[in-house]
Amino acid sequence: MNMAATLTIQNVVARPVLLPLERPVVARIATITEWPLILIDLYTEQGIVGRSYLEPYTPRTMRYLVPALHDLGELLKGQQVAPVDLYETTRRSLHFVGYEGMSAIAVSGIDMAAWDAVAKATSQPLCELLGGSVGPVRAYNSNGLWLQEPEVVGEEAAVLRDEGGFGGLKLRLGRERIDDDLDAIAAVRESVGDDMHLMVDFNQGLSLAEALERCDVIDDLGLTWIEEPIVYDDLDNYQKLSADLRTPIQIGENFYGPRALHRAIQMEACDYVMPDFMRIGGITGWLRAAAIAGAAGVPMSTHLYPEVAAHVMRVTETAHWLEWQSWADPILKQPYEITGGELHIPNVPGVGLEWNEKAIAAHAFA
Ligand code: SMN
Ligand code: MG
Repeated sequence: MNMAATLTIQNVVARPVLLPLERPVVARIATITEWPLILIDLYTEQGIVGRSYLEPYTPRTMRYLVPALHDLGELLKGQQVAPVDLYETTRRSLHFVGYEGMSAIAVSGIDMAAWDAVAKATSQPLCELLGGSVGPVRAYNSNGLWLQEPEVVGEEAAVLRDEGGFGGLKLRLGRERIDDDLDAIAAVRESVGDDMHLMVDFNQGLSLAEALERCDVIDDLGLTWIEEPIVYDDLDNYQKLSADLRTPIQIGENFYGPRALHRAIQMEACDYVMPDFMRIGGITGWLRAAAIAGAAGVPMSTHLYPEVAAHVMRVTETAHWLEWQSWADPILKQPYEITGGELHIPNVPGVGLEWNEKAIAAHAFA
C-alpha cells in the first residue's frame, strides 16, 4: 500500500526545550549560554509521526513560535501530508504579515516534519525519497572556537578536530583589536596545522570600514571562507567586499526563502552560500534554493540542523560543506555518527530523529 498518498494531518505538537551549551556562543553580536530548541511532532491519522526541530537562538522567541506552530497545525488538520502543498498553504496563510521572520521559521518547521512523515510512510531515508542515496557527507566542526583568548582557541581546535576526525573548523572573529583575531588564527594554525580547512565568521559584527580593513588583513591567510563580515542584508557592500577580496565570501544563514539566495547570487554579493533551514523554507525551500545555486555553479553549504542537512546535501548539486553542531544531541535518542570528518546518515525511514523523552522532560522550557 502506498501509505504516503493516504497520510493526513491529525495535529501538530510543538515543545520548547532549553539545553545548556557545553561551549557557550560568544559572538560579536550576542552571547548565548543556553540553546533553545522547539521539538515538532506532526501526528497523522495513519499513526506515522513526522519530526523536526527549530533552533530560534533566543528562548523568548519560543513563546511566539510555539503558538504559531500549533495554529498552523489547526489550519492543516485533515489535509494530505504533501510537503509542497503544505508549504504553499502555510505561507499563504501568513502572506499579509510577510513571508520573512517568524512566518518563515514556523513554515519551515512544519515543512521539515512533513517531509519526515512522508519519508517514513514510504519506508525510506529522506535522502532516498529525494532521489539520492545514503552515504557520507563532508562536515566541518562548528561546535566552538568562539571569541576567547588565543590559548583557549588553540587548545580547543585540537579537541574539536578530534571529535570526529574533522578536516575543517570554524573560528569566530571580531575581537576588540585586529591583532587579537590574528593571534587567535595563529594559535589555531599552530595547533592543527596548515592542512586544516579554516572558515572564519564575523557574525555580521563589522561596519563596512572595519570589514574593508580587517578582511584585507586576513586575505592572505589561506582561509576557506570569510563569513558574514557585515550586516546580512547589506548586499551592495557584500558585492564590494566579494569583488575586492581573494578569499571567498560566504553568506546565506539569513536568506529568507530561495529568492533571497537568487538575488545575492545575481548581484554577485558572495562567492558561496549557506542557507539555514528555518529561514530558507525547510526542505522545500532548500531544494528550490539548491536548484538556483546549482544552475549558477555556486558552492552551497548548510547552516545548523545537521541531521536534515546531511540528507539534502546528498541531492544538492553544488554541495560544499555541512556545518556540524552537536547541540541537539542531548535530546536525540540516537545522535548521528561522525568519523573521518564525515556525517553518517542512519539507514532508517525519514530523517532519523527520535526523541529522548527523559532528557526533554529534564530540559522543558516553561
Ligand atoms: C552561529 C550559529 C549559531 C549561533 C550563533 C552563530 C553562526 C554559524 O553564525 O554560522 O554557525
Ligand atoms: Mg555564521
